[in-house]
Amino acid sequence: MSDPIADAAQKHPAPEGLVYTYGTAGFRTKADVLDSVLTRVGFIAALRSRALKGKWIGVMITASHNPPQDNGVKLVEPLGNMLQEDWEVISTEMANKVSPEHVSQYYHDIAAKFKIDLNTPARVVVARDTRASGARLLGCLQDGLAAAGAEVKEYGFLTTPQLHYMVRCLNTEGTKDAYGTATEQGYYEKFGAAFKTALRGKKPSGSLTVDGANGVGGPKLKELIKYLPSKEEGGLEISVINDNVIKPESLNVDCGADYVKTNQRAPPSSKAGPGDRCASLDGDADRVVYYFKDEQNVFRLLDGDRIATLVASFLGDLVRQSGLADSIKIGVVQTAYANGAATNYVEQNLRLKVDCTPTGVKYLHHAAEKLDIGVYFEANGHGTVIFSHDTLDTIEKYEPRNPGEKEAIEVLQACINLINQSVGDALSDFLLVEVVLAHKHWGPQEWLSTYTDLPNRLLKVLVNDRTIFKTTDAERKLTSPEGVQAQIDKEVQKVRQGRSFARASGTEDAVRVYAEAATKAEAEDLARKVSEIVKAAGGA
Ligand code: G16
Repeated sequence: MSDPIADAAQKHPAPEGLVYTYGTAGFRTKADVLDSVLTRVGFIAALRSRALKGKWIGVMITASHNPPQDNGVKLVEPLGNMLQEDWEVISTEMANKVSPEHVSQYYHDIAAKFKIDLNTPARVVVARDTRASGARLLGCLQDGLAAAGAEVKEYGFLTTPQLHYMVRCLNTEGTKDAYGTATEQGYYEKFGAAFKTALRGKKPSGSLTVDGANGVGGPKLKELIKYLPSKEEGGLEISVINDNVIKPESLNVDCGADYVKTNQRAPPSSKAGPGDRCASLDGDADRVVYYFKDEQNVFRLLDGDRIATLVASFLGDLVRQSGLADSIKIGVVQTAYANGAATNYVEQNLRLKVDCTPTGVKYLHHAAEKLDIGVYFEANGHGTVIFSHDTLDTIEKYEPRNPGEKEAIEVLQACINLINQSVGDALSDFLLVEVVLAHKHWGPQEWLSTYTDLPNRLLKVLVNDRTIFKTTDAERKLTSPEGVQAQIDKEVQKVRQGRSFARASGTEDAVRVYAEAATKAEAEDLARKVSEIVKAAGGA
């Protein structure tokens, strides 16, 4: 008897001796060893959809900030959230089945274990970024989905957050939680209209230059611009640079959010003058960081911490001005990478609660879900704001007592529509930043002046086996290899306001080292010393 699952697995055999892991952002590695993984992800997506009675599941082919030769794939839950953790484990196991018979056996075992009726419809939404390997990998995925009998909606090229948006729209269509129209045009219309309403006649000052990392974000932003109010209509002048998707080998190279954040410098292609506001997206447009050159021509970074503090303070003002301060509490979620000065500012000046989670949007998202309004951003620019059901209900039902409250609540409602609540979205995030700056009549210098970052340094150490580096306390302390944390602590104590940690990357074969201290020299020195400790413990 024919077995389509085994046949598809046979068509895309798994390379011998490789171990795949569904990590921080799905499967991510060199593109040329991913064919078998994509086919198996097709099987899993179909099973997951059937387990949820035919809800739409998303599959995004991307490796986001990674270099052009990498690629990856991740699965998206019906409301646009990251894949549930037990299904990450199932995905990992499936990806590591080698023989076609074992793949098919595992597929049927999972169906039996979760009482999944294989005759239930399976619905899967698929998109990809602009990597050269994307077309081939899409073919491998299609073979998996076809073998599993899934109904497939293909969107071609999308940013990762657009795919999350489509999934949420499709699953909420016609319900009271309807999120929008599941088309690209629907996305642009929704966010474009919310931007206009949220500005409420306030005019953004100057213009904004956006670096598209030579990825999918560039062309999608150019589309979005068509739906935003023009400069003449009181809107924002946006120019897009680094939007060369015809040359996929230029993706994330000397440009993009990861380059800017890690190197703390503007892309070499930048022609921005002092005071010019700039932003960089990453390869799939789920991260954004801002920067500018000050009057002394010094590069100034406004990263995810800055976006979080700006947005939290603005939403706090709106909640107070609406008269809702007693019923709605705002909290901020960060990771260990948050600058110590940002954490202090949120706690001491904004007087808001801060939670710290391990790296990975799913952890921040879960923590933020416990808050009335949860503002979560990684320092690398990945994040969003989520509003609890009760909070949305309170805002919806509230009867403003005067025109001031009415205006504040209307702006708050527009911000809710402007924020992509399914996942961090660079396009929606930068529009939100622009709204806040316009309302505050701020340029980047005023934004920067809210607090002073502690000098910091981020380094990447290539290691033989990153899995030996295990952490605790939201990744702030190493528990393995033994003795390494004690050596790091010793170095930290030698510098003023020192803080440093080392953790294995979930997306690259490396250990990342972060250090901050009272001065630039001390931060650089601390980062170098900790990197040496890591190298000695497992360097490649
Ligand atoms: C992914 C994750 C982020 C994480 C980043 C770096 O981002 O979604 O949460 O901060 O990788 O992770 P790591 O330090 O573990 O390599 P992206 O934008 O690459 O999808």
